[in-house]
Amino acid sequence: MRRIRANAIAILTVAWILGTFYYLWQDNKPHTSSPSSASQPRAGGSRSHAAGGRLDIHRDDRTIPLIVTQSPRAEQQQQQGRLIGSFDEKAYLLEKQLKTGDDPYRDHAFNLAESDRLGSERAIRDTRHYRCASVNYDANLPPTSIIITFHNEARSTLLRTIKSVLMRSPPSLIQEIILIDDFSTDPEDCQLLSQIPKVHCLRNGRREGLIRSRVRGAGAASASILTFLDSHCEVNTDWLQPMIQRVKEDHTRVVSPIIDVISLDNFAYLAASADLRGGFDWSLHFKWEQIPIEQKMSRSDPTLPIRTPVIAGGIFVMDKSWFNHLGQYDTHMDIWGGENFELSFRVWMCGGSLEILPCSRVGHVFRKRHPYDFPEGNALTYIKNTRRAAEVWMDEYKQYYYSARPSAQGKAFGSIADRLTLRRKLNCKSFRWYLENVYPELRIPEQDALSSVLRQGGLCLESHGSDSLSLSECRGAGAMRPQSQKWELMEPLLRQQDLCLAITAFTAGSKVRMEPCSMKEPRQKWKPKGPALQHMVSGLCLDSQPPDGPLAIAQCRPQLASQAWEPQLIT
Ligand code: UD2
Ligand code: MN
Repeated sequence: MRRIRANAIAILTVAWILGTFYYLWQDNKPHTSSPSSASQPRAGGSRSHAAGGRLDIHRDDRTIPLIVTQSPRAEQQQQQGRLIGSFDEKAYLLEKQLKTGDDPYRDHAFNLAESDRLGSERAIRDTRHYRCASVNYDANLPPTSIIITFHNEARSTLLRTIKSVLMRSPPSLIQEIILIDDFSTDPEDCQLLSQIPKVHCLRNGRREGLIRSRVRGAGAASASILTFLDSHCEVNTDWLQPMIQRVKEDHTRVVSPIIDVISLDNFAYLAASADLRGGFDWSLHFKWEQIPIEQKMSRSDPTLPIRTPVIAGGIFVMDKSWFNHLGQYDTHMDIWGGENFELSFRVWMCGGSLEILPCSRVGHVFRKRHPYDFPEGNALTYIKNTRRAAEVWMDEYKQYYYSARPSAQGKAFGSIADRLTLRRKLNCKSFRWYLENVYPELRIPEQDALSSVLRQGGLCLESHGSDSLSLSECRGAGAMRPQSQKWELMEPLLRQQDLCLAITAFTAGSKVRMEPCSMKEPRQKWKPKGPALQHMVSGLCLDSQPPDGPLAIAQCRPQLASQAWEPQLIT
């Protein structure tokens, strides 16, 4: 018995050693992986990596650094000196390091201990599609001014942002890095950094928010191309050339990179999917969404730009005179939020375009909460800013914004007269044009069916107070139709004024009832499934004759008459 165990251990040990050798050999041998596998998002952070070495992979006759390389120490120190001049980065970082016992997430909503541990620079994986390395860019691209606004950013993330720009951009393309310190508690966070060559620091005399801060930074920029970055980014290999190239070719293009994810917990650098673009819902909530299937199918070249209806907002490149011509930003927006919609609608509707460039990658620490205060409150500020965007740019479609965000009604948003004048002066197209040409995938609630009756045979779905519903005789016509039989299908909600149809539990046979509408309530989410109405989370369908009594959810069988709901518009 003991011999068998000893043998098994020996075999496992040999297999382990062989496996390790195979793994190392694999990593260095020429790769022949297919383009499609290389374009998949790769989970996992950058691999740590022995000092000095350069780990390259060879595909065809090209050489692509798999990991951004670290040069041998002497050369590294020399390069460091050139990059940061007389700036004493050790002292800068040490002064603000996390004290033992302090909560590392408290001040920045990310793990400060981990960020501090990484120091001012590190190797990250080149997350681009391998074909990006063989794309050629003009030799004489124009330089850009990098604009970074921040409020109480951690020193280690801020410095890493700056150093990644200096390390991973051709020096000739970086005219300057303009930091706008948005009234952070310690003015030295910014001031000390201006000892780094090319870095300038502007400090706001009061808290302005990121929108007015960026406008200030853009005003100070001396290059003809502006590049905006958040203060907790790390730019990746050759991030800048693809963006400047596109803007140089056509100054009305506003371009952004694929935004990779830097984990807020362990700071692993993770590749984001290359198949995403920016989208939103009617409440003006930004979301990443899959590019439409037809576009995806017709993309033969993964290095080509992706048209996007909106940009996330923080990281983009734009021609400076185009930025000024289009009215910069709406400077009556405060602190954070909504400016990305306003800019995106404006760019598209006033003659420009927005794209994501897959050969440009920039990592960003996405957080789950704001680490800073909003003087007017977070919700009110977001409403004010998005209301301004909706009022100026969304024409008659703003009604859907208000339906999706009822709390916005009646909230103050200041005067928009100047922005409306700008829109007229620029002769911009309508929001309808934008929906038809740029974002046809956005469902328009009216088209889904506005006020309608839900008929089944000769009967209509009717509510009686909050707890009971029935199939009753259809009464009245047009405006005479009783409210209790009028339904608004605003996916995913089935509403009657402020009440929505909800299931009481997620199992077959559960009754339905009316309750105050909430977009976040999973029990209220419905979608059409053929003639049936399917509850999105349980997957069950509204049935007028389920086995256990009237009106409940049951296994979907759209061919059943008791599950067929015929919406009939009330005109
Ligand atoms: C995203 C954008 C962000 C902005 C925002 C909507 C990315 C990667 N980020 O939110 O740039 O468009 O959506 O408004 O697309 N800041 C100030 N003053 C303030 C508040 C913030 O300077 O009063 C700075 C902050 O330090 C950071 C930048 O503005 O550098 C963006 O703020 P964030 O990182 O909290 O926003 P984020 O990434 O959640
Ligand atoms: Mn950010």
